[in-house]
Amino acid sequence: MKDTMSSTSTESKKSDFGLIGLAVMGQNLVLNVESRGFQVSVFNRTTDKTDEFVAKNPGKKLVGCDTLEAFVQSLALPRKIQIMVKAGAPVDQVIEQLIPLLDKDDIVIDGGNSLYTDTERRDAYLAGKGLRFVGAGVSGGEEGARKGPAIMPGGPASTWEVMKPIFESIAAKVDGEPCVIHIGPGGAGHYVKMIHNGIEYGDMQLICEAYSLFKAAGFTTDEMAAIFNEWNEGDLQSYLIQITGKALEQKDPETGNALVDMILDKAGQKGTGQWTLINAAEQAIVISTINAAVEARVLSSQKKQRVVASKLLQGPKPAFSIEKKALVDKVHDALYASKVVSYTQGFDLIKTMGEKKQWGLDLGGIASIWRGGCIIRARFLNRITDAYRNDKALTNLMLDPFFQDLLNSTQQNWREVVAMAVSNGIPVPAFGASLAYYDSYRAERLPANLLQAQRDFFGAHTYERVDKPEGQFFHTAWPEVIG
Ligand code: NBP
Repeated sequence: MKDTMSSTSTESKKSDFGLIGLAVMGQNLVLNVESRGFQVSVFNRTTDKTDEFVAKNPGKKLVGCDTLEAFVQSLALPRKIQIMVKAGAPVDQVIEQLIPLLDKDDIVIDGGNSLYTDTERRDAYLAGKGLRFVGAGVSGGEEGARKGPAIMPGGPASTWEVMKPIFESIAAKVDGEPCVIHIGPGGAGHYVKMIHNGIEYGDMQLICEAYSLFKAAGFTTDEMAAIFNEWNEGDLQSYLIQITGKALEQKDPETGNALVDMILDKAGQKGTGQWTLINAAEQAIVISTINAAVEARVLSSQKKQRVVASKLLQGPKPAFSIEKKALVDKVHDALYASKVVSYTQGFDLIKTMGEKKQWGLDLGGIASIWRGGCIIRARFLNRITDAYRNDKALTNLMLDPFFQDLLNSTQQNWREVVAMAVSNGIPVPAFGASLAYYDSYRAERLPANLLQAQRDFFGAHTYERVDKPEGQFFHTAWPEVIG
């Protein structure tokens, strides 16, 4: 065992917390935990990294361990061990190595981006061995891990009281409140982190669509940077708007051009957006804004095909007959309203799964911990917190009085922006999908009557009638169609 403290002090004192996996997230989390007064033991599969990390941080309350046995022995009971290794099989491998070394009621925390169903499996497996498992979503990337992330821990309620002092001290703070609550049992924490990531996809794509419209309308990159910087002072204030302004300001040292103009328009993804889509499809919940955002990344990645198609398939020549200031105001409203729809859908999915799994989720609390530390932190999350605190049974966020007023006052600009984009051939899949959701949700009558007629026609699926009680089903002997 190596440490940066005197050997007598660490021999006599067991560590408060242990962390396995000293890559970027692990290292920063350890430094965060240590900085709040806790002694932390660390272990990494490749021992050199442990040695380097401990050596790089002299004088800190760190205990570097070369073996998992020494690591486990260095921890106070009940042990609190956070795994920060690559999601997937490595987490299972570490758990298998740990199990024979642990004592009853020790707590194993997986702080990586694990799929919530894996977390549910691990939770049941460890419970069967008398151990406690916490699947904790940690958001905010490297900087969040070091300075204060948003933390979404699941797992048995008994783990919360044990983990609370550490989690609350390392989490980001907003208005003095730590950005962590116990989300719920089992996989609830990783589930909510997954939806957070899906919402992040939506937020990013909506911002990109605003940028795309400004670019087509002839704004310079500096003008666009100024718009996003200004928006960050108002009701759209958020980390993603803030970094967008800064990203647009950045110059390329090689060419002197705006750096964004030199970046290839081909987006990557790691999969949490797709996981969200699969879950939404399974639950029959509409998350069309997030869906559009994931698909926009997929289409962006088909750069070669798009270059070929751009020479073959025609569109209009963009022509904007609107004052720049007026366009900025309209796009602001389209972005704000679309964002409301995106969060409405995300929370609808969380609510549906929470009820199905009986997780007892506090939707207002979830919105409130996303106000700091994480990538989607934003001023308007206060409004979502208020909405769910005012009405715990709120069926749809758009029906909250604040959001009703907001959507009613922005919908005209929103549709003008979508219409302008369509008539200029500028793809705005997330603005458009959000508006279609809004218009569908508020439609008293949809064309599903004709759809039911079609279903009954070819498959005798039956239909209900507008003039008969709900639940009575009818079938028509439709005419035969030949050919
Ligand atoms: P990585 O996801 O890059 O994982 C690297 C770590 O995993 C190293 O410590 C490596 O040990 C260890 N590891 C691997 Br790979 N296979 C292992 C195995 N079979 N047994 C033991 N250790 C193994 O690290 P990261 O980027 O710090 O992310 C950690 C987790 O946090 C991931 O789940 C990630 O998705 C999540 N996350 C990351 C971010 C971010 O911004 N990076 C943000 C939020 C969440 P080695 O040194 O011996 O190879």
